[in-house]
Amino acid sequence: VTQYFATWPWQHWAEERPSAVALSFGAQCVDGECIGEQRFSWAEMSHRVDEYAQGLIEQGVKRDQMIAVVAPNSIQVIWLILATLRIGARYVGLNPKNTEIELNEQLARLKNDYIWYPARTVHQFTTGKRLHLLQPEQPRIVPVTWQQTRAATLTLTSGSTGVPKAAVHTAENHLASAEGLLEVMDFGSDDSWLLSLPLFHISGLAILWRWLYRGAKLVVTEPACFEHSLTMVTHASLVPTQLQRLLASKHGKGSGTLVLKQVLLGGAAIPASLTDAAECIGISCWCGYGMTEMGSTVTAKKADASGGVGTVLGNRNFMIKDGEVYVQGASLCLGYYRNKMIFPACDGEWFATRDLGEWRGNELHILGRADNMFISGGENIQPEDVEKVLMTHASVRQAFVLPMDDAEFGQRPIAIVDTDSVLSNDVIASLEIHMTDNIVSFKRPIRYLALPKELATSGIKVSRKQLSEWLAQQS
Ligand code: 4YB
Repeated sequence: VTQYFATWPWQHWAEERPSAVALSFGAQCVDGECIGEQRFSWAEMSHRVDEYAQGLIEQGVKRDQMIAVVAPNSIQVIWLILATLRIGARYVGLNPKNTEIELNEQLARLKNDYIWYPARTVHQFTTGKRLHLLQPEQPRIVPVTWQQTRAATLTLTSGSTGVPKAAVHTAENHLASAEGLLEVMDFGSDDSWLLSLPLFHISGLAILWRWLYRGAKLVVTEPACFEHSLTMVTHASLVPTQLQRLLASKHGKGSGTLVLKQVLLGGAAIPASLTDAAECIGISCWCGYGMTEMGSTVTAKKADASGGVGTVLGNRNFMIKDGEVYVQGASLCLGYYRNKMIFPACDGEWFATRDLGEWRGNELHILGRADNMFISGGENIQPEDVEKVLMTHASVRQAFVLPMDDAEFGQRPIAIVDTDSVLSNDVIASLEIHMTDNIVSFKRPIRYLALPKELATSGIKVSRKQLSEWLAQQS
């Protein structure tokens, strides 16, 4: 077992490189200009984390207790996470875009001891005592030592059906994940990673741990400043739709201002046409495949012409059995948290991802999720198969294929698409021609609907469960 740090990672860097910039935050875009950036060195950060940690202790927080945070990314959330770790407590982030009812259901299941949310929050939360970020008058030493095997974070993962599960990771799990990725992706201590994904999702948390592992710079900006902030960092993690939006924006049109060197993509199928377009303006793309339970990325590769997701990273292992992907390794979570206990995430040695995979051309290819498959007139349809073809149409940004009940066929495929322009009859006709040219008839969608805005932006991924609930309401 690797001992990654002898003390808290930020204290380690505060001793090693006290005045190096650790954090940049507060930058805002006003009339195209970026103003108000503030910075913390590792020494300042380490001091500040100790203060907030003591503030938490003064409010009653004890080791192993759980602090829920319901907020979009901000510098406050960073302080809360680090201060929570510092006192040996546990962090769980919840998506603030969920409804009050959903959030209260999630909190009731988590049985969190404390809760933090921004002052402007309108929701009323029913579980956990409210916390504040406070700096004590008299700083004292926080009496908790660094233990990398302590349960540190919980991350909710919805899967495609049912109630979200809370995957518990230790610092060791997260650092093992960071180490394996940074063996292949070049991220030096002078580089900066944009906090480009939410801290209530594993993709955002993984950014934090890569930053701590390397002692590099983390950049936190307002969501409104997102595209501009991509011009101020060397690294970012993006879901494919974010990269697509960047390429369509003025920054992506070769304005020459990007310093962005490398982008790590993941979370969903990554079209090669997208990475091609990004490489054309000098952004080097990495395609990753991962999941919450493994502390994010499991396989990755430098983008190329194929749609595969590369080979396994250090500290993980994978195998394919009966067409499904199984994974294991030091980044695998301790288990799922339920009723104040931690239950193993797998039956045996291997975690069953429920993803269908294939080893082809010396790399892993993800074919879709086992539970998305449906049968139409006796034929199997893997929705991701059809989606891939839809996405090769020039005006399609995102596509989802779902089954709709049908008296004759049992179920038939329906497409829900996000297109550049409104989904007019002309666009639909062009999509139909595209599908006739490129896919066997039983897989062709029999109807095209426009992706509703509220579903496109509620999280980092469009939820198939929400889509199918929405679809059921359409006549
Ligand atoms: C995929 C997939 C792929 C996941 N092709 N299906 O740090 C990172 O790894 C990162 C960087 C940028 C953007 C996202 C990430 C992530 O963490 C993604 C991790 C994630 O999505 N976790 S999840 O628990 O929410 O969903 C996992 C599932 O997502 C997998 O089991 C797959 O079904 C799917 N998925 N990467 C096709 N490249």
